[in-house]
Amino acid sequence: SPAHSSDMPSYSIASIPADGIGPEVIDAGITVLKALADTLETFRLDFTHYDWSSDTYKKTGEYIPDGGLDRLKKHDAILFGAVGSPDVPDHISLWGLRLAICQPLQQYANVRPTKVFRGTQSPLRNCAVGDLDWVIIRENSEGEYAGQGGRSHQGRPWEVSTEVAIFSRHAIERIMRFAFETAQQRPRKLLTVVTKSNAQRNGLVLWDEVAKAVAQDFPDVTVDKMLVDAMTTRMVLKPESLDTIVATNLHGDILSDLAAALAGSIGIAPTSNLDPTRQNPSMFEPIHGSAFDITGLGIANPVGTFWTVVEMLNWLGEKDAASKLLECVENVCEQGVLTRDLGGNATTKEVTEAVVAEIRK
Ligand code: GGG
Repeated sequence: SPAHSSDMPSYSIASIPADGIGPEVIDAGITVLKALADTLETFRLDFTHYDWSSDTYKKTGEYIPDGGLDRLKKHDAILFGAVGSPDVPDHISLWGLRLAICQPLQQYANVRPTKVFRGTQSPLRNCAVGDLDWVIIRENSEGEYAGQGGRSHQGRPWEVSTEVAIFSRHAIERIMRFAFETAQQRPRKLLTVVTKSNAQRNGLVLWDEVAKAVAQDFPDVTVDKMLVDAMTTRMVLKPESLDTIVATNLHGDILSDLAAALAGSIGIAPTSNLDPTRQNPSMFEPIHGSAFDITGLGIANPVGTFWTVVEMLNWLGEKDAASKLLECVENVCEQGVLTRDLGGNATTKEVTEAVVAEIRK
């Protein structure tokens, strides 16, 4: 039987639940992954837990201990919860943990799919299932997150600060190729390139130029260009006109939060931080943050993490398992087992148990 087959693939997963509702949703994600592996008997999973969080930072002064990144590199994938704590400034926690993993591990492609699940409702008028089905590709290594800048004359009335956005031809080209390849694999073969090149007249003009050059290699992909401000209105007014979207680090971050909310809730959407060269493990996380207002109440929506593990399984090559899990999650939504953010009253545990029951059917 496959259960005893020695050539059954086995994946080593690093789990970093981190802050707020992170541990609750990661626990739910691991529960459904284990149920899926037990039921299908086509792959094995082995989890190593890393207790890196804002609590650890408060005790030890660091998020990632010495040698931590080298330990992470030994895994096939990283499953991450959320970072952010009321008693650590956000720029310390973001740079101390999430960016401290994504940037050195060269996870330069941040992929954020969004769609309206069966059984859920978009807040947009007349937006049915199928009308909103997007993949946002966010450049994940530089731009406004390059960490360049500084402050002088701190605290004085004449204080100045700079936040320098870096756009390199190399990084734009590799994210653009990734975005075109993603668009090419989707039925509509449509890529919307988002910039603000009317105002950001250096880096984002380079972005437009590189997009145009890369487009030559993908004649089957239809390309359109949008300024980010106009893009927000198009997302709200004509969701069915969009499919694959590529944007800078900051624009992609903002547009993907909007996208998740337009699909029903920030609680459902996943994020993959990919190293497309596969030299380093990629990291998968729900798009939402640590949500301290609901931490410990047992009401966090685990669907974002379930879709996250679907994306992780796809990346690992377990396509059948991934589509089965996504189907089970959507069935559970259709049965009306929904957390409060989606208009229901189910708890995290109830949604998780319903998905496990669906997997075992
Ligand atoms: N699971 C996603 C998460 O923890 N996000 C925290 C956050 O503040 N992210 C900001 C960003 O991605 O730029």
